[in-house]
Amino acid sequence: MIKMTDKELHIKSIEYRKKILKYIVGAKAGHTGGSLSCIDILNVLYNRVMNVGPDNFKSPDRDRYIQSKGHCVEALFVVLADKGFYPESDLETLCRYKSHYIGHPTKKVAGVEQNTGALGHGLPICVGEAIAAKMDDKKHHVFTLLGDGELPEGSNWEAALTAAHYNLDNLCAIIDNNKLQITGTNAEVCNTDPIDAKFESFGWAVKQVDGNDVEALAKVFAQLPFEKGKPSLVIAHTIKGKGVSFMENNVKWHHGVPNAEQYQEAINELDVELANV
Ligand SMILES: Cc1ncc(C[n+]2csc(CCOP(=O)(O)OP(=O)(O)O)c2C)c(N)n1
Repeated sequence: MIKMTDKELHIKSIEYRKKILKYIVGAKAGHTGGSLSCIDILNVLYNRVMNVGPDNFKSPDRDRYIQSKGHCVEALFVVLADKGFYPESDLETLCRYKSHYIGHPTKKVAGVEQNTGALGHGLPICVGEAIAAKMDDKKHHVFTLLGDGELPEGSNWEAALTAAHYNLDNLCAIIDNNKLQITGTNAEVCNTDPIDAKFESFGWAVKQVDGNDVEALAKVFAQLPFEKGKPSLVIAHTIKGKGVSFMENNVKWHHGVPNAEQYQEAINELDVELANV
């Protein structure tokens, strides 16, 4: 796998943001804010950290990524297209009748490991994947991305307990900690803080990072596993709607679709950022 430099990663994140917006506008639907918040994490995983691509996707030795916050499928789909799993033009069918590119990940799309979207499933599935890897004496890593608003699902805590019990240091969970969910802040809807202390008490090794900083993310992932014999948790502090000023930290953009004027404004902002990399 070719590993991108920090500068290449930075440019890629901005390009991915532009594509996320383009295909959400085309589909007239999508989870805009949460896709923009997590895209740097996917970027670093797929372009720096993980050993997975179209050439080895059938290999049992590939790294696994399961996106538990499946509603932010637009982030995943633009990255998989960029990795060559399918032509990017496929995304012009996003959310259209008979398209496999629907509003949540499905295994009918090349490169998708698991169907997700009903929250609370990614971590339990990854625990199974990580146990299987240990039993087969495999060296690959298993990654899952959760939303912070997903944590109230009880299945996550059964999985967290089990992962520590089986010493799954080949498992890394990342929390996209953008502090918002659909209707408000996590603190208002269902407070899960302090996330670090909760996972540590379950037997995980935890690190915190700026989840919109590709260099910082790459440095954190380079330290995996954080502690031998323990599953690793990355609490990625992110901004919902990151990169588009009027979407940032605004719950309205959880699944808001920009109109033509807003879309152009967003693209202009991202182009300015691109010119300044
Ligand atoms: C089991 C289940 N319950 C409810 C939902 C509806 N739902 C979709 S997104 C969402 C909020 C998730 O918040 P978070 O994980 O923080 O997402 P982000 O802010 O990162 O987009 C909810 C409750 C769902 N998809 N699955």
